[in-house]
Formats: sequence, C-alpha cells, structure tokens
Amino acid sequence: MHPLLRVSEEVRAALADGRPVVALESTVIAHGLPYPGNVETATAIEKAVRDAGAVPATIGLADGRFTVGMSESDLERFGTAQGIPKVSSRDIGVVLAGGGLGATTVASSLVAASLAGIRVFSTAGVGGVHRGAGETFDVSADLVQFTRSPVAVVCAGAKSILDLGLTLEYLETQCVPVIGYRCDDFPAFYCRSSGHRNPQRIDELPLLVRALRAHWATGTEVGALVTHPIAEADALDSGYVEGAITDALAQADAQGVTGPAITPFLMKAVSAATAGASAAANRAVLISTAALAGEVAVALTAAGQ
Ligand code: PSU
Ligand code: MN
Repeated sequence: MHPLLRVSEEVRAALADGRPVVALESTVIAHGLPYPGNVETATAIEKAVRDAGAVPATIGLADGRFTVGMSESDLERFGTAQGIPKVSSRDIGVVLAGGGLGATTVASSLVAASLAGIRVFSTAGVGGVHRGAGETFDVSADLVQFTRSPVAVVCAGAKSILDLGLTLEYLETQCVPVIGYRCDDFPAFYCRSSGHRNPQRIDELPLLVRALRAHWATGTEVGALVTHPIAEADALDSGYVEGAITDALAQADAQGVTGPAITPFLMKAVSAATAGASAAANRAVLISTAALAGEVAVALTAAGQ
C-alpha cells in the first residue's frame, strides 16, 4: 500500500482478494449535517454499501495520512471534532504535513481512492459550476479531479445549489462520461430532475460495467459519473427548493461568503429554510446512492476490475 494511506484491515483484505469496495467522503460528515445525525447517517451509508455486498471505505485525513476505511470511533471523531478543515485536492499536502484532521471532499477522496486502487466512489451530489461562475470563476475542483482519477462516481447528479447546465457543459469539455443509470434526466440531488438530460443512459448493470471497462481500456485516467435520482417518495419539489436556494444565495451575498465556505453555507441555509426537509432528503439520497454504488462495485469486481 502507498505510504500516505492508513487502510483498515477490512478494506485492505477486500482489496487484496479483489472484493468490491466503495469509497466515501467525509466533508458531508464534518460539514454537511449536524451531530449526531451526521454520524448516524454515515453509519447508515456504510450499512447500505454492506447490504449491497461491498465494503465501505470512508476516507479522511488524520496523523499525516489518509484514513481509508473509518472505524466507528473514527466516524465519531470526524462527526464531533470542531473546526476540522474541508480539504480539497490542493489542500492535501499542507494538511498531511500539519498532521491534523481533514475532511475530504469528493475531489480529495478520489485522490485517496485512486491511490488505494478503489474503482467506485459514492456521494449524493458532486460539486460543480457555481451559479454566477461567469463572474466568480467558482468551479469545484471535484470536476477537475474527475479527469485525474479513474474512479466511477455514483451520485444523484450535482448539488441543486449549482448551475447544473454549466456543470454538464464543463464535464463534456473535460471528456468526463456522464451516464444516467435507468434515468433520462441529470438528477439534482434532492430533486429528481435538473431539467437537463444525461448525455448517456444505460439500463442494465452488465452493460454499465462493460461501458466503464471499455472507457478505461482506452488508457484514460478519467473517471465517469453514474447518475441515479433520489427515490420519488423522498424527493423535494424543485419549485420549493429553488425558492430556498434563491434566498440562501442572497444571504451568502449579503454576508460576503465565498470560496470553499459557500457550499456548506448554502446547504445549511437551505436546510434551515426547508425546516429540515432538505436535510432529510439529503440523508435519503446519500443512502440510496451508496446502495447503488455497492451494486456497481460488486458487478465491476465480478468482471475483474
Ligand atoms: N455536502 C455538504 N457540504 C459540503 C460538501 C458536501 O453539505 O461542503 C462538499 C462535498 O465534499 C463536495 C464539496 O465535494 O462540498 C464541493 O465543494 P466546492 O464547491 O467548494 O468544491
Ligand atoms: Mn469553489
């Protein structure tokens, strides 16, 4: 194993035996949801991966290395520690050198997954092109990292707070496949549809696996997005969510919130404005996405990847 990784026994054994593993981020634990719901949700996400027949590997930074596969006490630590920094790809070196805790975003989790040889990652909504990016240039490093880590990212699209049309344009420019699994529309996290189409759609797991394998067989290091929406029963109405997002954006503007702070700020403001409905939807889609990622990992390893 790579010297920067501290891989749990369970994950190490699974990788050595060619068994399925799903990588998971920790920013959602440290910054996405309040304690104790964050730890409870992280545990439920891991259970969903296990129920699908794969091993969860929640990733974070601690003691100068990536933790790959958190224990119960690691989850508790990441869920309760105050002031734990949000670490994207460019922050990895500084946080490793400092030796403190770091919560990994999608981007930095993919760096660790790729070093560990994990081919499947799951989150509810990836980062993307922020609204107003024409002015601010705020484009999540998640999108750039997809071009550098050959990992299948199973998600319910990108966060609703983003400009999802521009996010899809950016992914096209960067040669990142976006495949809807059993869905036409690119999902919008808490909402079933962003109003934009997935560029590709596949309905059968074996075909999805063949597509991913063929993509990587070309020698590319680019990952792939596999999208699947939140369940109908858990989804929020997009008109309702849009109202909350517009208000949240106005608050962020008034308070001068920018940069890495903007995503957590907006997520919290939307949760407050929807009286927790968005937080409940967030939890539901984190779990359903993790279950699908588990299935994808099982199918990929059965095919020898
Ligand atoms: N969920 C939240 N808050 C967050 C994130 C998720 O409730 O901040 C993280 C994810 O880890 C995602 C990141 O990778 O936000 C993207 O942030 P940015 O737009 O700053 O790159
Ligand atoms: Mn940003």
